[in-house]
Amino acid sequence: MSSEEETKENKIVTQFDITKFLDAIDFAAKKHAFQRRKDVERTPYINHPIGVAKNLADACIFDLATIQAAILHDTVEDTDTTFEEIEERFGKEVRDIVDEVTDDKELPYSERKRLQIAKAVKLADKLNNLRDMQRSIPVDWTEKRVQEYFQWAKKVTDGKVLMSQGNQSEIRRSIR
Ligand SMILES: [Mn+2]
Repeated sequence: MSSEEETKENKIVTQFDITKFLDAIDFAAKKHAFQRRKDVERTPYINHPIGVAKNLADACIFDLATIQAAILHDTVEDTDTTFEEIEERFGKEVRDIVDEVTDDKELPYSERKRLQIAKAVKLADKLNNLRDMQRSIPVDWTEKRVQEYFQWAKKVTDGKVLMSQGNQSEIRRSIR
């Protein structure tokens, strides 16, 4: 998708998109059906992947494969789902994103912990770049790129996702 298309306010949502989106929710809901979160209320597990997908939408990320992957992101790690199953039903792009965020349980605990810390550092890096750019625009950026950046940043800060205190404590928790 071109950056011009990405900054358009109105997007066309097709029957195909809604069907694919609901198919991911249906699949994940069935896979996580008997799981609960570890909170006091023992919240149904599916609330978590739906919440993750909502965080993306709040940050103006509406790409179908990304939203599907968010909905499906814990199915391989926490249920009997295989990557092959994800690919067959949702395609390679969704499979690859789920793969990227799935802990490899074959690896020793210390190695998994190290990879999780690396991801947290990467996320902190992106947040810091974003804040730096809000302070001062890189010298080699074209006028067009600056405009696009500000449109995008406004959407993100309106959504209060990347900038919120909650997000910072989220990173701190995942580093621990
Ligand atoms: Mn998760």
